[in-house]
Amino acid sequence: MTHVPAITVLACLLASCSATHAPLAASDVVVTRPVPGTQISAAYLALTNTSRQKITITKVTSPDFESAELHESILDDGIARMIALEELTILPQQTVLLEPGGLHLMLMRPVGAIESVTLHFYAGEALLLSVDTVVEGIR
Ligand SMILES: [Cu+2]
Repeated sequence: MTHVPAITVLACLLASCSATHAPLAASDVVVTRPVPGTQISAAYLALTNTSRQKITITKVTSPDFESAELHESILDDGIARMIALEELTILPQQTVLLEPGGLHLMLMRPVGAIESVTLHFYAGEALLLSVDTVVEGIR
């Protein structure tokens, strides 16, 4: 499947507003419109591990979608397809890009109109990072 062109959005990093130093930082957050005829959006962003220890993201949720999955687009015998990842490990000081054609977040079945989207990144039950994104032009 193809992803529709991304809509640039404003991202506010809730975690970085707190007094404690967030180990995980997000930037360049983009959430696409749902693919026409589907209830599927994709989220792209850069995730940076600012700590000295590796971080493993095991779960991503959004109150604005019934389901969120970490995906990777791969070429399988010349055929593009996506696989769901159980987890995503980011090494200390490493930035991982979630971008079209590579790693991405697949957001499925929006709950109501998605004008703003919140993403929660977890390691086990520990909330690592929350990202608020305003999606313009979606009614
Ligand atoms: Cu996908």
